[in-house]
Amino acid sequence: MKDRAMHASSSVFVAGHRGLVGSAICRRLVAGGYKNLVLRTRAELDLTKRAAVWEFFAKQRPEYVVLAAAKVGGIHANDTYPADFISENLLIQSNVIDACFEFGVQRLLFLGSSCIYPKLCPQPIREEYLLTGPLEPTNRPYAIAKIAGIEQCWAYNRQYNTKFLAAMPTNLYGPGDNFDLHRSHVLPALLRKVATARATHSGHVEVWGTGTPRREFLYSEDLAEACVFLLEMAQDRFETLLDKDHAPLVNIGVGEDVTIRELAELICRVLDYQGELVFDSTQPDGTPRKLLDVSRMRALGWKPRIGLEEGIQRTYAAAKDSFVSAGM
Ligand code: GFB
Repeated sequence: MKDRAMHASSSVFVAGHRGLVGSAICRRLVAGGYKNLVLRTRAELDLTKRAAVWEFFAKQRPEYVVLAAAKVGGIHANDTYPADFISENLLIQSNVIDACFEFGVQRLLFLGSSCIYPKLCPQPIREEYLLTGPLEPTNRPYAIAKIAGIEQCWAYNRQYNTKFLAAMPTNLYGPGDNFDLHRSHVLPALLRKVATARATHSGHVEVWGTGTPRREFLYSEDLAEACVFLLEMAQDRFETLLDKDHAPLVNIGVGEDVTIRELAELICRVLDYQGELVFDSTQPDGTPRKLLDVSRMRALGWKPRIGLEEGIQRTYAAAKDSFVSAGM
């Protein structure tokens, strides 16, 4: 199979183009002059249905695929709907990855998450720590589905010389995030809670867990830039990421983390809210820390541009109208 870097007229299928990650990648591709994006909503193409995926690939023949479609959610959603998280993700991945092989896709970028690494990993987490210890129970079903996807990419690369790469971003946030308090991740949840407390003159905001876990946050537009960087990378450099003795895996993060308490305090400062933080330790903390080692991406020449405070300001600016229209 001839591999080449993506160019303006390449056909690119972004699976999950309405989500936080997929929508940011589409904006980035459009800004970069890409004219041949192939997009389907869930109503138009159900990725859990193999026959539909096959028919789509046979007709559209995309040259590049970004697999950003997934069942995702925060700690509560992962813990509450474990069957949905493993089953839906396994179906989507296995249909799309198999189709990428079957229909000769030039490059596949498969997106996962830093929760694939063991719960008590040495920090910062290097790519080779995959499968070196037990996983965090609250997201084990999701993590195992994503690990299966990485393994599938690796297996195809070894057996058929495909160019399938798995990108593992740290915790993400940005415009278009999910602000539903039962399903969302911590950053959009706290943004909404603090905005609501300020608007309703409440004197406190509830924060789940002890506030001591540490998390690393990457702005979605930075992740999108990293993904396009990988897809545009010259063939010989891209292939350095596909060494057959190691999982085809690259961490994407910022290289710094904060405690949940520090995150909550920062959000209060950005929104100019002076109330009290109340920690609900009956809620799970999840993994104590998951700071990615980002030296692989740094060595390739990519680093993020948006700091946490600026990213929070931008995310809030994009979301506040929806808070207002929801009566908050
Ligand atoms: O972002 P989050 O839901 O997911 O929670 P994980 C991170 C931390 O923030 C946990 C605390 O310690 C939560 O207890 N937290 C505090 C809150 N207040 C809140 C709140 O109001 N809402 C939420 N959601 N959390 C997910 C995984 O883990 O990370 C996924 O479950 C995925 O599989 C994702 O990997 C990136 O970082 O703990």
